[in-house]
Amino acid sequence: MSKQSGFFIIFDIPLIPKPLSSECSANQPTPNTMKKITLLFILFTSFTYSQINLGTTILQNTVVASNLNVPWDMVYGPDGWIWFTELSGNIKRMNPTTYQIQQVFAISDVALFGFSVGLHSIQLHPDFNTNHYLYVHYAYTNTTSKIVRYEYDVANNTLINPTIILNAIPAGVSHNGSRIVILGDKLFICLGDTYNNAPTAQNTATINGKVLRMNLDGSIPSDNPTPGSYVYTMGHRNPQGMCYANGRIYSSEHGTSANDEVNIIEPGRNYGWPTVEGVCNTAAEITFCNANNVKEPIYSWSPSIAPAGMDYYQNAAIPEWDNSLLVAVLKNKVLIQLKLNADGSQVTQQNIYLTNTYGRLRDVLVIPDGRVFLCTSNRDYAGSPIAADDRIIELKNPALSIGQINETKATVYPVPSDNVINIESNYDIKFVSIINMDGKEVYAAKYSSKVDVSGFAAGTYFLRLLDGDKKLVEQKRVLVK
Ligand SMILES: [Ca+2]
Ligand SMILES: [Ca+2]
Ligand SMILES: [Ca+2]
Repeated sequence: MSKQSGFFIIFDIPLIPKPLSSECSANQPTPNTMKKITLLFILFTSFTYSQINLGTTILQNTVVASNLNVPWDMVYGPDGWIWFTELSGNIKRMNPTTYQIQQVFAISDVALFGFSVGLHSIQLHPDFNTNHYLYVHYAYTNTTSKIVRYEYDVANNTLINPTIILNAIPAGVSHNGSRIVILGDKLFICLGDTYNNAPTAQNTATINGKVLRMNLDGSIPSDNPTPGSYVYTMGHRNPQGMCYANGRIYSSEHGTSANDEVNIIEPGRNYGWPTVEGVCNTAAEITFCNANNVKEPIYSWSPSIAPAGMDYYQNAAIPEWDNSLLVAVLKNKVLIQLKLNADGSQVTQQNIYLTNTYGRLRDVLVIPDGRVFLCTSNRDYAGSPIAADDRIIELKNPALSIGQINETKATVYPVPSDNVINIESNYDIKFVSIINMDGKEVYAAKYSSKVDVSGFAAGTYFLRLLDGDKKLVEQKRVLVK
């Protein structure tokens, strides 16, 4: 654990002029045009920055990568590496044990413009180890972006065979959204309103200000909410985070000077922008919300903080964070935990960490052994980088060695489950037990890869996989509908 002693000074240095001062807000008042440097605090103190005290668990923070250039999106690959993009077009991967970083590829036609527009999201195909497909989203002109599928050439550690999945997506100087979630054979991407074109979010004929759903080859699924349309949800301003858990897609979104949001993405719903900001609480909003199937956020921040990448934590390694969304925050330079209720439909508590410790945070990633990785975004248009930026930071519970941390030992699907829960595991599981939310065992049997839950009441349960001594191998949260 390292300490930094002496002066610790936090400057607020307004940039001039910075039209997107709330990350992306034209509507925000701009006191920043006053050309002055505000000295907020001078603390003559000893400042410990390398740990997070959660009460019982004390997390150790370690910078595991430096000198990056706006790492934008991190994903954990089926190959056991952390893959990430950098704004300028680099695709890299980091070994989470040795922290070795490999430059895998540099996309040559990335357009860099506006407020840090360039290469954004990345996602690996669920069968990556077999087909080696990965998907990226990036701007390739000052007005267009595209989703491209590459194939990982294992022997040469590079990418080959680019295939355009969705071309000529209108792009703006900001508000290009961009996170990708793949569920089964469907790809979801969130797109912003391209900054200067808020009405597009309510125009069903465009794909901006939307979450899109497509087949993995880029075709439109036959069961989308509107036949022949990619549009899955509408009314989004600038969604910059998206993850899947509890049978739900969660998304974070930048508001204007207020009303940043966390949403649950449901097919066919309208998320309100630009008529509705945050919840439906003005007369005009209530009228619009009632008429347009508007889904309100499950959480919002005012004034705005600029929430970006988001991931879901469910692991015994950091018990205090179990069943929480973790949110990387740009403008307020913090990591936020949003504790969820049992079925993941509501936020019950917010906790804020790492204030002004590493600067702007663009993405957060949870890996199966329970460690958490953050990446900074201090070399983007609004950042104030130190020499080592940009960085990737590892958060882990040092009380557990990596080998002891709860690895994912089984896959359970579908979520939610209807009649049957399928279990896949290479571990020697002998018994299965299911506990309800009251802690009562409602099912106990010898292991089978299929568990009949057709007689269960809808709700959340804990599925416990046990070895021959009835010791817990893994516990999974499952939903029965
Ligand atoms: Ca990510
Ligand atoms: Ca909204
Ligand atoms: Ca409102």
